[in-house]
Amino acid sequence: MTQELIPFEELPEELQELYEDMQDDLYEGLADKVVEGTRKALDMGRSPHEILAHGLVAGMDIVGEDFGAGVLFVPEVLMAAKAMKAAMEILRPLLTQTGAQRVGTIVLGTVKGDIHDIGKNLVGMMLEGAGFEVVDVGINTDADTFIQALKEHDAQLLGMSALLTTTMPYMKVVIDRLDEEGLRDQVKVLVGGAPLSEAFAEDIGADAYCEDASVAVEMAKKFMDLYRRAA
Ligand code: B1M
Repeated sequence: MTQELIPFEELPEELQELYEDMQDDLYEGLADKVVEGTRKALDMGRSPHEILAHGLVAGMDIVGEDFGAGVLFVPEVLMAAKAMKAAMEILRPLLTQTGAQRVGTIVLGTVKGDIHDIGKNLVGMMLEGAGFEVVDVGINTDADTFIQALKEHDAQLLGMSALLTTTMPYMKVVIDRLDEEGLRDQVKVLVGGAPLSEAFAEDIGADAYCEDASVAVEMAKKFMDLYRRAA
């Protein structure tokens, strides 16, 4: 996602068709087909970032719209999520490969009450690819777990994900705990997830709002740069 993404409409017709098929297959929860499409696009020399954006994330956006509109229900969305995860596993080695030295450590998790993890996992892969050690504390993560992992791994960065309007306020609970533990000055807090905004991030006292995985990488690098300069 750090590379320039060719807009969908500018892609050759054959590729547009392939990505549209992948979106349909994702919608139908056909994991094998989505994996097949992913491999085919890779064989055609397409980048993992393009495949993610035009095949997988675009497909999941349609699922999200129809889920919100009551056309799809949880079991169907779960099938779509499984298909997306299967394809992400094909892309994982490509996204996480890095020749770079370890640049820093980030503790990453989805906050308490929330089990959405596709976006978080994608962010984790991209950060690994950029040379970060990623301590993934999983889903439904409480403040104690975040704090413990930060201490244990001596991490400079904390990344939190929330996909529900009901769980995003928990990010503030974690930030308050960082304060209480005397850790707030030592840890930069990055937050992301579809319902968040720049204003929300500012309100809760986070250091950065990350609209997507590439912004998360950009911000994480920026903060490590600042640490280095201050050292
Ligand atoms: Co859920 N769900 N869901 N769901 N689900 C949403 C979020 C929803 C918007 C759907 C809708 O109504 N249109 C809606 C939330 C409404 C709201 O709060 N306003 C919703 C709901 C209501 C629910 C349930 C309550 C449904 C129910 O049970 N009645 C339930 C809640 C469960 C819970 O968490 N307690 C629920 C359950 C589920 C499934 C389990 C079925 C499944 C999750 C499977 C899984 O993750 N393993 C699911 C899914 C798949 C979705 C949608 C369709 C897709 C989410 C996704 O994976 N997107 C979603 C609709 C949508 O978001 N449009 C929806 C793809 C992913 C790549 O994008 O996660 O946004 P995203 O991540 C991006 C950025 O946001 C950012 O970078 C990522 C990559 O670019 N980012 C970060 C994310 N985290 C970051 C952290 C960072 C930085 C950047 O840290 C540094």
